[in-house]
Amino acid sequence: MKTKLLILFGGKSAEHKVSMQTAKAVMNAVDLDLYEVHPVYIDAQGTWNKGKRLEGKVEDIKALEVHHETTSLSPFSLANEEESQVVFPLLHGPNGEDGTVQGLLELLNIPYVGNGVLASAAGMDKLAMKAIFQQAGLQQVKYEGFIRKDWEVEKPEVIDRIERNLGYPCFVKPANLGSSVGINKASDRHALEAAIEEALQFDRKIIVEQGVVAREIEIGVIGNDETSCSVVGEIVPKTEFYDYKSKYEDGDTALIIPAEIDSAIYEQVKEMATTAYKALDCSGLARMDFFLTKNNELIINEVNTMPGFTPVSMFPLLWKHSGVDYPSLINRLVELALERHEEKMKIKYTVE
Ligand code: G1L
Repeated sequence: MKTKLLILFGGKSAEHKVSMQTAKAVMNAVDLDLYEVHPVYIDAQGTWNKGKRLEGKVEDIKALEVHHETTSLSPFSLANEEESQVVFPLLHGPNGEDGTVQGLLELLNIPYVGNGVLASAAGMDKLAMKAIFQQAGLQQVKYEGFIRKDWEVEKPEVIDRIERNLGYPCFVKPANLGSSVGINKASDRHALEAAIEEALQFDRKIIVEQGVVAREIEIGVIGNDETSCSVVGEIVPKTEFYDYKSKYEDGDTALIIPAEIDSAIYEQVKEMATTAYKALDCSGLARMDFFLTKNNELIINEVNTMPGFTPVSMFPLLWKHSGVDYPSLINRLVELALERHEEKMKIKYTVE
């Protein structure tokens, strides 16, 4: 019997369309001789709609936007199926990659592709992520974090702390957002205050990072308890720093794969990426992003537990250059999902 692959996509986030395009690419790459593919479209209202079983290629993402055409299902009814199934969650941001959908799938005891609750939640919260990296002894940029309440009651102290510990320029970001909305560079106190006010519209938790002049390099990691690293890639932004628009709409960046770096640096990237992967208890996959300074200092920037995943996104391209093509990558991730689920089934929850 074929394993059922339930592909979850759409969702309430700003990246609804990216999710749709990714779902189309994944569906068109899945080996239908191995898997039975069932699309589950989450519309802009958050309703889950189960589409018809995939028979061939998807030509247009419009065809994936089923609205109650078949059944609008409760997320919980996913568990009513008897057959072997795996969920492939292609969702971004809050309620997608922050561990909430992963928690639902844990409760339902359904195997799913990608990171579990802890890694997803920690990867989504830049302050939690950085605290874990710090504990693991990983080199990072200097940063400061605070919540809206701190800003309301002790604004001068917050500004003072940022100016004393970080200085200018610095980058102000909402702590809990996957994309680049609400991010601004500040070069003086006036700009800092404005940037913080803006970021607070997107989150109650804010992170301010010291500006660094460095190359941006990225690596892909896959695996559960045993991991493999891809080759390293470099992102060369064409604008000063890429904002939401240039990152997602203009394609204003060049990807260089493999990055031109010394082999000693490559070894160090792999080591740091693996340490970070384990520290966050990642499973399935993650893309780890680094800064490489002029003095060859390597600094971990962030983890992406649900990296861009179309065939022309960095993560699949890194693997392609490492000898794993897109369909094989998808197969491997499904295998890893099943493996993790098996592993979990071995755990005893009671003692006789
Ligand atoms: F399931 C995987 F493989 F873990 C997975 C899930 C989601 C990989 C990559 C993504 N990425 C996305 O869903 C997205 C970045 C396209 C968000 Cl819309």
